[in-house]
Amino acid sequence: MSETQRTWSEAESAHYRAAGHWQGVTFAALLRESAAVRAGHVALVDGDRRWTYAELDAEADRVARGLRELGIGRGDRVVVQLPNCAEFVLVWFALQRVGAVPVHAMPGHRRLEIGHLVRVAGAVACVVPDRHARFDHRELMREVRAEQGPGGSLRHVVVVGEPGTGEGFVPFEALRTDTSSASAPGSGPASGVASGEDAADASDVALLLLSGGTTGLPKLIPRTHDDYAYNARACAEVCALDARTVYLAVLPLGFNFAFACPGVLGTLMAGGTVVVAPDPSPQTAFALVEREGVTLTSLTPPLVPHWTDEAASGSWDLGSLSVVQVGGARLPEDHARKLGPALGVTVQQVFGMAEGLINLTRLDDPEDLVCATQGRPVSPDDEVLVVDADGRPVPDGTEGELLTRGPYTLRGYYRAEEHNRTAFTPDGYYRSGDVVRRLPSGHLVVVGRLKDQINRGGEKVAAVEVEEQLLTHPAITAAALVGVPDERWGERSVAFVVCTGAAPGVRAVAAHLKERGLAGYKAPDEVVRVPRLPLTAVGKVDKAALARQLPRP
Ligand code: J2J
Repeated sequence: MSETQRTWSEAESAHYRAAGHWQGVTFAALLRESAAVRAGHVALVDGDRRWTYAELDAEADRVARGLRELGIGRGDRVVVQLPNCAEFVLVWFALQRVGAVPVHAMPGHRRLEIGHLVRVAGAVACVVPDRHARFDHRELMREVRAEQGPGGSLRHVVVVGEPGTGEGFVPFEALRTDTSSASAPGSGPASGVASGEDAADASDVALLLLSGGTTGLPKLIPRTHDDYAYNARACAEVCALDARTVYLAVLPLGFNFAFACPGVLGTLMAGGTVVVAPDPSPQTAFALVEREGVTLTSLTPPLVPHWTDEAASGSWDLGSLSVVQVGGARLPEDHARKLGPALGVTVQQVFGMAEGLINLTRLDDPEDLVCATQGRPVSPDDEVLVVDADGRPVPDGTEGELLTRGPYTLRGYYRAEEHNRTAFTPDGYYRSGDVVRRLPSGHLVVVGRLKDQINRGGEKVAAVEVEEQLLTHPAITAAALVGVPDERWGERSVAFVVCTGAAPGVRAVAAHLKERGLAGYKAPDEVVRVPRLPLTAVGKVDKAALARQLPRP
């Protein structure tokens, strides 16, 4: 990554180090240290497979050796698109061992998104499952490769499961097999230690996360070892994690929430156990809670009523579960109030963002704060401003846009200099686009959004991205995607379209967007034909006026 990446000033960096936030340790070294301290303790569970810390560490070395043999090394970007399975964690730490940079894709992403990620990141490899949710990811990768052409950066496709045929396709199993070179001089475990821990510096970018996006296609968020480890550690401290913690990963592992807030990384850094759930249904999750003694998990709001209902059936012993985090979208207060008693747990609201800032309600907050606010920042050095339309701070209790900077909030998106000029203030605050109210206690209440994004139960959809694709439909001449309140999802998306000839129905539109290569979750829930799109005084599409045209729920 030779180009300039906006980052913290020398003075800020010095302060974050002196405060102990940034500890100068890479993720490769963190795993090595944990393995030395608690070798025999179970670190990772996926179905019947389990790895102790020593085994996870050794496995990361083995896979790292396989990656090195493919020529993957320091600074190389690798798109990881895996569903919830142990291989996500194994390959993630192996990439850290060689100093490569995982790019977290979502399982639902398709040709447009993956192609974009590979191009922007200049990725040398992708890691995918063979099939997932009745979709063949090898086929997707063949298309992405074909689009890349011979001059593209992509050299390898690592497949978890059946590799199938394709140039450069490598089975994940082959990476973890000790080949002849394993016994060659200088390539035993000892060399893994040396090259592993020297492979990156703690101030290097350790991973690239995806932004929810407000512009055409998702932006990439660089997170360093120092800042991301602090993110996970600060959350783990607020959640009082320790070696007895058993974290159930229900949400996609690629999602910042499940991975590091405190999630997988926070749990492993505290010496606990991570259990991977293959799907987010309460039946799957509760069976794992019983079997593994799960203590902590995290959910998005649409899952909450299902979990509450299933718990009420009385058929599960959820005695081990002590904290359930909910975040990613606004949790209705009523759902928050029911969840705790139904599961016999402490509820924690989480208002976070892949860009950085994480707000948590505290485990000992009074019920009213837990149920009616989205928490307060985890770090004493998180700086939060709530500002009016002119950028002037407003008093507590007044609504305004949340701006933030701090020890784990990005200062610039990756390779997006033009966007960076407007996404940040001149003094480095990230403009979140969220409208909040701050209480005197520092707790934030999320009341709305300035950004043109739809938050469908935690899944973010950038309106512009979908509108651009809608316009490729032969019958659609103008389109606006609008979020409207929805009982189940919090918000659903409605596409208002101007058409020549017959308007396509919602299914036809979904099929068209799928054909274009857009992730399925971005397809509109509803399509409404309008004669024209109303405009505001300054000539922008008046989305509020469009939303008012719909019948009230
Ligand atoms: C309202 N809106 C919320 C909440 C996020 C933890 C938790 C969530 C995310 C996440 C995350 C919200 N109430 N409780 O990365 O580590 C909306 C805001 C925010 C955007 C960020 C984590 N929690 N949001 O959701 O990067 O609009 O991260 O700016 O996907 O989700 O989205 P994302």
